[in-house]
This record gives sequence, C-alpha cells and structure tokens, in this order.
Amino acid sequence: MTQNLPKTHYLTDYQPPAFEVESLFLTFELLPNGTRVTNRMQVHRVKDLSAPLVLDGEGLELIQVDLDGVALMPTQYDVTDTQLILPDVPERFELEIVTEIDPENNTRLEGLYRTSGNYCTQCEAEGFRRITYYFDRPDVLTYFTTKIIADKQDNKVLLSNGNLVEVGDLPNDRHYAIWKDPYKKPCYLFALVAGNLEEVEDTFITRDQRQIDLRIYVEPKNLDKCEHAMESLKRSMKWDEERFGLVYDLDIYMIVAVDDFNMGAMENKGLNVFNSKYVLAKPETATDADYEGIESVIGHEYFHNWTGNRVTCRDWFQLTLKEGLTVFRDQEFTSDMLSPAVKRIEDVKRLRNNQFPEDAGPMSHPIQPQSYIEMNNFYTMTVYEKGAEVVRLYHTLLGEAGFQKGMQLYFDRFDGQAVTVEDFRNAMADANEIDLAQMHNWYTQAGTPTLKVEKHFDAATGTLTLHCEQSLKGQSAHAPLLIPVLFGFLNDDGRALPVRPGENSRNKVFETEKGHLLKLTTLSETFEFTGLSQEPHLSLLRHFSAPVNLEYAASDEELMMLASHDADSFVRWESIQTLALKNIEDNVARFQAGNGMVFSEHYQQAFQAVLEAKGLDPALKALAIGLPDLPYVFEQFETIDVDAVLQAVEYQKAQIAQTFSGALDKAYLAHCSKKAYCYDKHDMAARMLKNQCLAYLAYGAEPVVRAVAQYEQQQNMTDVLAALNALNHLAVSEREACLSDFYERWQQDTLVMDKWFSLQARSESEQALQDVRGLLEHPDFNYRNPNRVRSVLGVFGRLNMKAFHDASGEGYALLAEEVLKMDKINPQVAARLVTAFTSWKRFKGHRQDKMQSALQHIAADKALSKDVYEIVSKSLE
Ligand code: 0A1
Ligand code: ZN
Repeated sequence: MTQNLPKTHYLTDYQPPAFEVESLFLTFELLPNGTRVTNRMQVHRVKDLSAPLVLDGEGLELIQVDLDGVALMPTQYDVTDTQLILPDVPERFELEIVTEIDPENNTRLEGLYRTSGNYCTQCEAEGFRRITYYFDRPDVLTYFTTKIIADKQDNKVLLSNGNLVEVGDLPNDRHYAIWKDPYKKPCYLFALVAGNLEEVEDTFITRDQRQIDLRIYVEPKNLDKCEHAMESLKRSMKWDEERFGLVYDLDIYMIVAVDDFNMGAMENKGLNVFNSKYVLAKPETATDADYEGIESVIGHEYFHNWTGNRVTCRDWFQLTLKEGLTVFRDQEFTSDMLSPAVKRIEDVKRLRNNQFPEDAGPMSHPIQPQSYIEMNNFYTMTVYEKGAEVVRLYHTLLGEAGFQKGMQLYFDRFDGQAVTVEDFRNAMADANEIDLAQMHNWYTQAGTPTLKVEKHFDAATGTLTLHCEQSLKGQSAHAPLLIPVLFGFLNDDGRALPVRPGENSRNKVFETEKGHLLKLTTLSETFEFTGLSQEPHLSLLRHFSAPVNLEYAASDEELMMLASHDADSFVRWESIQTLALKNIEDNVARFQAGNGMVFSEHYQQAFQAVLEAKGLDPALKALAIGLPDLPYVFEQFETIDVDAVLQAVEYQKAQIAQTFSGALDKAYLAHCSKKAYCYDKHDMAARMLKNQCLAYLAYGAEPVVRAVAQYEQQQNMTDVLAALNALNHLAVSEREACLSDFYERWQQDTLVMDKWFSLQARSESEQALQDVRGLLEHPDFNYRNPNRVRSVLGVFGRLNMKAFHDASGEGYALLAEEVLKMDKINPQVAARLVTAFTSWKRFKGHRQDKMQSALQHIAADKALSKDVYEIVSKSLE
C-alpha cells in the first residue's frame, strides 16, 4: 500500500471558500517538456479574516510568486506536495504565480498533456491543480482569460474557452491567441487545445436568430469522419431549445477529438474535448452502436452547458446533480431521436449489467456519496445511471409539464451558481407545490432496493389487494423510499381491465400521462382495487418506473401472456427475459446436482411467438429473443458458480439455435438488405434483428456459412463486426482468416483496431487467455492509449467471463500484473481495470481465494496510487 494512508474526504466537512477570485488571467508558453504557466488572479477575502491562503497544486515546479507586484521570498510561503500556502495575505490582492509543467511526460492524462503531438487538457475533477496553483474546487467561480503562446509550425490552432479576442505573431516563428470567457466558471471547466488540427465548420441559428459557429477539430486524416458528429450537435441544440427551452449562450461551440482520453468526453465551456471514439464515424468504420453513442455523447456534453456549466456543483459530492440530470436529458434526447421503447430497454440493460453489480459490491455508494479518497473513482454507473433513474422518478411523479416547471425554477434560482442536490429537489417541489422531502432518501442510501409484491383476489367482492414491501439488502433500518410503480391489469386475453382504487388507496393511486401509477411511500403498504369481475393479471413496473428489483411470483403462463400482449414494451421484454432467466436458473441447479439440462417449453413458446409476431418492431424482437447478459445472470445468485452459469447459458444458446434454426434463418434473410448504410431507426432495427439471428446461428449446425458470407460482403461495420462476433467463439480457420483480413484492411485506423483487439480479448475460445497475452505484446498495443488498454484488459476482465475466471486462476494473475503496470502509467485507467476483482466474495470456493490473492498482491505494492488503493482496500475490508 502507499506509504502514508491517503486522506478521506467527507461531505459533512464542507466549508464555503474563504476567498473569492474576481478574475484570472492565464498565460501558457507551450513547450512539450517545459510549458510555463503564468497565473495572475485578483482575489479578495470573503470570510475568516485570519485564514491563510491555501492553493491546490500537484506535480508543479514553482518558479516564482508575486503578491501585488512584489516577488515573494521562499520564506514567505510554504510549498508541499499538494499545496501552496501563503500565511499572510491582505483583504484584497493580486497574486501572480509562475510554474512549469511537462505535458509530454504526462501519462496520467490529467491536467495539460500531449496526444498525437497536440496539447490538450483534462481538468475535471481535480486536474487543474496539475496546471497551476489554484482553488481547485467547483464552488470557486471566476472570469477566465487565456493567452496561449506557441511555435507556429507545430501549433497552427490555439484554442481555449469563450470567445477569441486577439491573435498575433511573435518573434522566432511563434504566435499567440487570447481567449476570453464571458461566463464565470469553476476551473474544472477550463480547457486548452493546441496543435496542427484541421476543422470542419458549420453554423446553427438559435431560436432567437443568433448564428453560432460550430467547429469540430480533428487530425487531418479524420476529416471525412465528422459529419455524423456535426449533425448530432445540431440536433442536440435544436432539441434542447424545443424540449427544455434552453438556448446556447456563446457565439462559438468547439469540439476537439483526441485519441488519448481517460473518459468519454468533457463539457469544458465552449470547448468540449472528446475521446475520438465519440466523434469519428463513417459507415465502413463505425457500427450502429457507435453512431448512437456519438449522438448521445455529443448531446450529453452539449446539454451540460446548462446542467453543469451555467448551474454547477457546490462540491464533488453533488456530482449527480449535473451527471444524473444530464444523463436523463441525453437519454430523453436519444429516445426522441430514435425509438423510446428500444432506448428504455437498452438503458435498463445497461443499469442492470453495470450499476446493479456495482451497488451489490464493496464499492457500493449512494448517488450522493458521503465520502471518497479519490474523486475520480466516483464517476460511476451509480452517480450517472442510477442518478438519471432518480431524476426520472421526478419526471414520472410530476409529468413532463411539472418537470419542466421545476427545471425553469431551478435555472431562475441558480443560474451562475454552484449548488446542491437539495437545491434541485426544492426547485422541483416548489414549482409544483408538492412535498418531495422523501426523495432525499434516494440520495443517501446505497444498494438496489427490492420491491416485493403479493396479490390477493377476493372473487366474492371483486376486490384485489396488492401488498408491497420495500427492502434494502443488509440494511434493516433503512428509510423508506418514494417508489412510483406504473402498472396495469389485464384479463386472460391480454386486454386491459379497469383500475378502480378502493377507499384506502385513492390518495396513493394516480392517473398519469404514462398510465396508472401507484405511489409507495412506506416500507410496507397495502393497496386495494375494487369492481373487478375476474382476477386480473398484473403488469408491474411498466416503463421500469423505478430502479428496483421487482419480486413478484408470476406464473409462466402469466409471463407468456404479458410477453405477447402487454401494452408496455418494457414489460413485454421483461416477461420473456424472466422466462429465460428462470430456465437458466433451473439448469444451473440441475448442473450442480449432476442432472441433465432442459429447454423450457414455455420459453420456447414465448420465443417463437415474439420472433413470428406480426407488426412488432424488429429491434424489440431482437432485444426480446436475446438472452439476459451474463453480469445480470450472475447477479441472480448469492454465490456465483461460474462453471454452472456458463454451461447453462451455453446450453440455452445451443438449444435456441437448434430448435429455431429455420425461423432464425428466415428472419435473418428477411432483414438482409443491399441498401447503403443509413443511420435510421428502421434500418438499425433490421440490422439488429438480422445480427441477433446470426449470433444464434453460429451456435447451430452450420455455424460459419452465413457469417463468412456476411463478412465478405463488407457492407458496413455493423454487419462486418456482427459477422466477426459470430465467428469469434469458434475454433475454425475462417475465424483466423477473417481476423487477419480485418487487420490488413484497418491497421492504420486506431478506432477500428480497438475493435480487432477487443474481439480477441472477449473470445470464448479455449486459447483466449494465451491470445490476450499475445495481444499485450502486439506492436500495435500501447499502454499510453486508454482506449487500447480498455479494448484488451477492460474487455477481458469485464466481458470475458470464461477466460478471466479460468479455473487455473491465470486470468486473475494476468490482470493483477497488468493493473500494477498500468498504475505507474495512468492510475485512473488502472483503477477502472481493478474493479473486475471487486465482487470476489460472491464467487465460489477456489475462485474466491484466487481473486482475493490477486487483490492482496496488488495491495502489497508500496507505491500504489490512491485511485487503485481506494478500490483495493475497500474490496479487501
Ligand atoms: N464530465 C464528463 C466526464 C468526465 C469526468 C471525469 C473526467 O476525468 C476524470 C473526464 C470526463 C461527462 O460527464 O461527460
Ligand atoms: Zn456528464
């Protein structure tokens, strides 16, 4: 472990800042190994007259400090590894600090770094302190002006936030640019980019008729891959005006795509920096999922301009204020652009596959964490995705109009400020004149709640009683959550039955724009419904109206009926998924007892009905016939028996392929098309169904025929990759041939090569472990490029359940060594990789021991970063 135990930060320790920064003038003299940063700020004290001035700073070489124009002697300040302290400063003063940094050797990719010969920055959460000494906290907002000086040859483009106010030439072939941001901002939103980038230009006319310049900057070789990103940006701007009434506020909006980036993208004011994965696309290189990802991330960063930048977070414990809300907004955007039904199911899958396991492990935290060691570890599925689900609860409770009223009040009250999740809740409550205090409990309690529903029908009186109980695993005394449950009643034919709340339930059951809504507010509650001539079937948690695990004992017959007839597409999908899950669980038990497996008749009937259903969106068909993903299957078990689960899932796929080969082949052929690629929901739906069928056919009798043919057609990357995926688990020469053809074609394209690496890293073939070792030695593997590292090691630990959990323990040993190696290069990326081990206690027997040993091996490193330290130490507790 690290020598000194890293410090834990607590929400309860929050203190408002003692100083205010009136303005900040930054000058950068860019050089790859010695960039000089001069930081001149006007500061005044706002409280605590005796407090020293404490500035954050890490990895900086301090050159000079001037206070009100006078150079300070080193005895007049203290410099530590993390701070610059001036014990004695006046009420109001100007401070100028000169530091030097080394962008070329900044492999952490926090602060100012170089990527493909260009300069770029990443300041969220606490990267600005690696650029200069400053108040690196989100509640210190100021006006930034940035002067960039650099050699002209290598840096044609000089960019920062706000508006360009001055450019000019300097001696020795240098030039400069001055950017001024008219909006106050915290330093995490600062950005600088310089280098020889090319731009794609367009414009957007706002609804108040202002013309905004839109620019996407990329490396010259990528100029032909920006069209989709630009169209996505324009759609985002229009959508935010139409749905939220929010208009862009600067005259220019710039996006820069870089290959080396720790996350997806960053919403710096007026100058977003993007992982190139979320910008670059053309049909030959990007899949439908890539296109959709680009549209959604472009939207996400753009929407941050209001939810994040104009109104920001008081401290990092409030991260979900901007992230949960902005994810909710980007989900709604994608939903409006494509299919709402498909998007909802995709989001639920994402939550269940990633956030539910996180919330069931040692890193479980509420959407508003109460403490952290390294803030970067809290950019999690919980803060983002569960946070978005919590925002969705407001939307479900208040309706679109009520929610928008709340948003309006939120901006009226807090524009230009750094605020808290309570401020958001109060705006929602006050605008709608309702009490939402109970929503607080969603912010402070970790874990996925279980909602247990039991029904009782009294035929004599025509009364239905629903008994609901909510619980949080391992938390006996948890505070009750406000859980909105959208629901409906159906007869045997799937037709809707009337919903008439009884006397005791009138104030708890509502009609909303999304349908009947039951509002659960206590730990245990009974709802009554009257006037029913027959016992209804229940359609519960329509639209997945709350992020809970629903426990309701529906019979197979009921699930089959819902899968075919329910009015809600989420419930239809969920019902067939439940049938699949029951079949898999049953087979796991059979395998453990040494018995043969069975293929559920009811599942087969539901599968066939959905595959052959007339008029059903092919995308919904594809999702319905797909099996639950492995992480979610694992979640169903208290103790995970990897061998049994893998066998049961394998069996299920083989049975599907065998039983339905004719129907799958027919559906495959019916959805093939020669049409040129188009990012269009109908075309995407057809490709999705076709490729789901192809994936199953690969488990059947003639696995390679269709896949090879599809690969050879080279129609678009969606189909090419689907063909490779189908071949990927087979020990056939066609797999190798297609993979090497793919390599030859795309060797020069970094993002496409990531797909080549990740295909092999997630292969279920017997030699996958050996292949992963080979990939790490491959000349195109690069530890300094996070996408490449994730495409091999991230994919291996997260998605290759077979090889990672290899009974020998070699998969664990391999990842542990790589985590240690990565930690020295890029701790943020290393910390993400190590999460593959966090659920070790859930695994059976020898695997548990071996995973624990791997964690202990990592923990024994004396120079561990606090990023990795936090996750490893919490996992071993
Ligand atoms: N705020 C960005 C995500 C982001 C977070 C942290 C980063 O570095 C540690 C980088 C980007 C977003 O939500 O898009
Ligand atoms: Zn975000």
